[in-house]
Amino acid sequence: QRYLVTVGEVLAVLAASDTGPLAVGSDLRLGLAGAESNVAVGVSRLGGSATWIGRVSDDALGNLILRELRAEGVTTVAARDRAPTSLLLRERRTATHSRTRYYRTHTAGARLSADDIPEDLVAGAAVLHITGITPALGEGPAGAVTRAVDIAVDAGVPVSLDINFRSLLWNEREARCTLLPLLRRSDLVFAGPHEARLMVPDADGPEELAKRICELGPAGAVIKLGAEGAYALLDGREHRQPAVPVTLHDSVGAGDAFAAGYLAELLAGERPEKRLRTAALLGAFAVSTTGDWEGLPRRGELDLLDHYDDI
Ligand code: CKP
Ligand code: MG
Repeated sequence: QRYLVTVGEVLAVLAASDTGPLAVGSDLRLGLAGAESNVAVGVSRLGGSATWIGRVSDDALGNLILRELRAEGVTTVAARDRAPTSLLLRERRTATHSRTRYYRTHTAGARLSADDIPEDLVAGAAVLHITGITPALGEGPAGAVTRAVDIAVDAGVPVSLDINFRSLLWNEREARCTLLPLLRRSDLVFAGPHEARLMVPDADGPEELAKRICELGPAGAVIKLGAEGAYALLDGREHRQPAVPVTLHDSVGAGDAFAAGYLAELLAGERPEKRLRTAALLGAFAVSTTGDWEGLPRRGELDLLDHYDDI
């Protein structure tokens, strides 16, 4: 069976329900987040097979993470760890401005290492999806990602890389140093314009950014342009994908949704046009619903939509 495999960390999210500074008695909504697991869930909901590799705490949140991923049909390969689950605190400082803080050092996910990557599982995948978040978590997680890429490249498994730069985890120079070698060995790269410029600093505009990324090795580069859609250069061919017009509700998770849509169609053997269209549809679902992945559609829901205007 053709499956996607990904490596990462799932965090517990504590999101303030109300605006203003946190106070004793504030409501915090419990959720789960993590770019790689968001993609795995998105692919699974579209009928694809997805396997997530990570380290999961033996605490109550770790149990919740495994239960939720499994309920979404994602295969989990997770060593249990005595260290706690990482947290992401989202404070809604004002109606339009939220403040994020990570608590993800000395946690289970940060203790991921190259030894956690099962060779057969990666070598047997149809695609390996990685993001720039996991390598930013420390040497162990960076080693795990590199190991996964080593196995994939040796086995001829295509590697998909979402740059996903997080300034809370590292600076631009560190990100470039660590991610460039991974990018050179990837087949497909997803990036926003700023993220793309981190990799090819003297390039500008989606066309040039994609072209310069492909010159480094990847056969495909997809530059995500938010409400402007996406520009993709795939095997030397240009594609322009308009965004699906929706009312923006919460943009977190849009990039992962986009990647999930694209990769699910890749797994299904669909052509680039269909991959990009589904990617845009999933991005639209993500921005017009609350939560990082909860609003992602199932395959049946997509098939009902003949027209973009339907959502
Ligand atoms: O680039 P995206 O907005 O799609 O990524 C969102 C995810 O993993 C979110 O779920 C969050 O937990 C994170 O990125 C992160 O670690 O920042
Ligand atoms: Mg992103």
